[in-house]
Amino acid sequence: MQNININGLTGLKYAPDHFDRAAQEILLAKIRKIIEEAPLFQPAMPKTDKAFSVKMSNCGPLGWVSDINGYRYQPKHPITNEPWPEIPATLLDLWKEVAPAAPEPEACLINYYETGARMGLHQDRDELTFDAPVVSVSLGDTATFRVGGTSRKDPTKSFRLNSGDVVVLGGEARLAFHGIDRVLKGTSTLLKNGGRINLTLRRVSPMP
Ligand code: MD3
Ligand code: FE
Repeated sequence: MQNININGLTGLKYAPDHFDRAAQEILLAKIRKIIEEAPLFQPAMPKTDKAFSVKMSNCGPLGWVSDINGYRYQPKHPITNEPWPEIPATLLDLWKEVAPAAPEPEACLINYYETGARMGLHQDRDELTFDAPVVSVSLGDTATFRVGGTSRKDPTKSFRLNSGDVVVLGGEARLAFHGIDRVLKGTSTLLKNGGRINLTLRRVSPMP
């Protein structure tokens, strides 16, 4: 696990190849099962209703959704109205390993990028606490991601995230602007039809 300094912000940690190929396949099988129960949905921007290019689902007691009415965490799937499936034990174990001081994660957002999908520069600030980190796991094709500072105008740095990589965004980096510029077609054989899945574990509520 290496510390990465961006604009002097502390708290960004990177563990390349944290999950080996066998572990990625096991995790992917669990995510496929979750998506059968809680199908990917197409979020839309608040106010404009413009569709995201990324499709999403969630697992855990809470899931992040976005539609014309706003961004929020909610306990049920927006289409099926069923509770989200449980977070796989592997991911809860990862959280305990990389965020031992934080209370357990309440949401795991599943982002699915087909080739061509992207995510604009944003901050993750819909949680009610920023004390816990956000923990990200990448699966499938390599993505170029960008991280800046806590102001949108701050300079940014680009990195590649490969299948199996884990990033921990805690401390000062928790509120850094970040986004996914592109997904590099044909860079992984993990997903049969290509593309990329990103999992982000999040604590939403303040410490009990
Ligand atoms: C959090 N996802 O779902 S995760 C998101 O790869 C999101 O799908 C991206 O941004 C993805 O909100 C990036 C890795 C990441 C990188 C930098 C961050 C998460 C971060 C900086 C601050 C907080
Ligand atoms: Fe984000």
